Amino acid sequence: MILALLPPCRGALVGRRFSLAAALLLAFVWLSPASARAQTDLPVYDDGLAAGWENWSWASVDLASTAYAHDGATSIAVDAGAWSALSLRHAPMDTTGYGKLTFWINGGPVGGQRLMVSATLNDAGQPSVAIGPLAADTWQFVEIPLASLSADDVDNFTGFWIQEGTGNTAPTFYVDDIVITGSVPTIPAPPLDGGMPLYDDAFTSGWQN
Ligand SMILES: [Ca+2]
Repeated sequence: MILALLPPCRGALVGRRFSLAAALLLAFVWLSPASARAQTDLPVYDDGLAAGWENWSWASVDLASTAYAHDGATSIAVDAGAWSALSLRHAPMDTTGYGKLTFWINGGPVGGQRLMVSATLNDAGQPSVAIGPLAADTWQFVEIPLASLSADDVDNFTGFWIQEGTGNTAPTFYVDDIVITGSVPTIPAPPLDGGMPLYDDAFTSGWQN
């Protein structure tokens, strides 16, 4: 008797609301893993070390050199003897959601430096990536995927070093604008079912450039 008093469309409406809620929940679940993994860029150095970073270098470094600056007023000047390094250290951190170690580097008046970049996990150096020879008086952008440094998706990343890589004293080089970038989450494209194709290998009928 009560059912008979309900509007005839009530059952259909409730069903539609349930379907919409279920779809929203599914979309949330579908998007959440990628969204949760994304991180904003983590600054390491611009005109000084960012919070949480310490200078653990065993090369001679000036963290506020005004001789060269890619941005702002200062960069890090590095006078590296054989195999010595600019080393920047952070308390053990999780790199899930981070993508690359990026920085700008300048070979200074002389140039020619060949260097090796290594991440550290629990302060232990990992296999290195070679960079250089650096160009004199030229800022170059370097970006190295954390995966190439054996430091992606680890929970014990403790920083990195940029090391003289030939066994000889290197001319002074300069490093600025060091950032560990947040990775861009990979979200698959929605299916085209029901959509209107504009272009695949050529414009579809009715569309013009
Ligand atoms: Ca700077």
